[in-house]
Amino acid sequence: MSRSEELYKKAKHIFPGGVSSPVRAFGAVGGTPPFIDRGDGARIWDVDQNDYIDFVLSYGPHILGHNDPDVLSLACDVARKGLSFGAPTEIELQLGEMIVSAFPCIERLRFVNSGTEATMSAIRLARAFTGRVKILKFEGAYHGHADSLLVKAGSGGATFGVPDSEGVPDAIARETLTLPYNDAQAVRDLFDREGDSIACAIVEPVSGNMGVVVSDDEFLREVRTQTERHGALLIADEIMTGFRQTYGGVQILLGLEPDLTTLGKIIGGGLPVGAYGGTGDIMKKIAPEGPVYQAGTLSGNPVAMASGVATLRKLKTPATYSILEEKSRKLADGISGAGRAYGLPLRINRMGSMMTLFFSENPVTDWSSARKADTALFRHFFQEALKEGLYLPPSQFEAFFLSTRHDDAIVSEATEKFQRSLARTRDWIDRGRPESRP
Ligand code: KE4
Repeated sequence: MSRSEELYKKAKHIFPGGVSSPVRAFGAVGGTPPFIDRGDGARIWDVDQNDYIDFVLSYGPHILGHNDPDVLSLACDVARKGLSFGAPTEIELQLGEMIVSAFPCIERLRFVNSGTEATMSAIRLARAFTGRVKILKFEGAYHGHADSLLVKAGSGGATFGVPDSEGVPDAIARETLTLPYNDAQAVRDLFDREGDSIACAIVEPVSGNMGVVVSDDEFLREVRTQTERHGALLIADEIMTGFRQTYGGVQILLGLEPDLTTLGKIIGGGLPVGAYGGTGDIMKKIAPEGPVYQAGTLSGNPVAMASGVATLRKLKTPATYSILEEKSRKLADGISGAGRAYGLPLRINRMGSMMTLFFSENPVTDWSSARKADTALFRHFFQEALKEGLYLPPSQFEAFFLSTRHDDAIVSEATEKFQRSLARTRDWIDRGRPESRP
């Protein structure tokens, strides 16, 4: 029995699924999740000292790779002065100022401890600012696990939501409307019908949580136009895309001007941080200035702020994003070439250094097309890739990421590993897709 298997056996006694977040349990791909011992640059090692090229990067934060010396150095310097005070600190102000200067649509912001807290707070703020209750989200998007957001579309033509998790009251779910992503006409129709009762629309400008699905221009423009026309706020959830594609939000590349933006992941450089921010007139509603309460013991804690400051400082280095783009394109091209060579139904959706390999005959442009992907084929491929030493997110419906430490040598090595994994996946298909044991 490997050390990971030993540890997982114990972990399942005390943690549901043996994990601290469901996707980590490898439920969609089978097998024992490796327990990770350490990371360095683009690689991680598990407790059995197997090494992997890491494309999960903690689900996005590690755009500089693991163990970045500058991030570690500043975080340790600040930690030595005290881990947390429950009081304002200069480093917190520094990170706040860096974010404000990177986002034209963020005049003021509030730090929290996770993306979930950021979106939950932004929705409460939008409801208070507009005096309305209903919110709009899009199928396949994930904005964290606040009750209002664990909601799926009601059946038939019903526009009200139904819970997407036990424990979410119907009364809360029915206030969440859900539409297909990338469907501009559906947005127009909904706002024509009930736009004046909608407090906000929350959208991932580039979706990463049904796998990567890039929004189309008309859709994003329509969400902005309709929210503006009907007095609803637009919340851009950039928890995954913030500082991923550019120094700031992907909203800048897409020409989107939201009222509120939520952030997380990269702005904490791997430590727990979230943030929500927007125009001054909206943010002044937040306590203690205004009547919208939101608080947090460890919000703005100095060590996480330091990790964020050091990360953003480094991301400002010129050419960072063009190098990330070039490496990501090179890897995507190598993988696509192998997919074609082996006659696999493989499509890559990519935005900068975040991408998803969909095993799908058809283009993936929304949740209904994403869910048609061959998840059994992904499952087998995932296990082949893991054996090759590629650490990918264990779900067809997740994004994977590159870091600035995924240099030419790593990309070449990874390309060969992807090619061998795809070749063995093709062989598995040719053998009649026998039951594969991870
Ligand atoms: P957290 O509460 O996990 O910090 O953030 C929630 C969240 C909000 N918005 C977007 C666009 C997100 O991608 C996330 C979190 N993403 C998932 C990965 N799909 C985190 C991984 C996990 O849940 O373990």
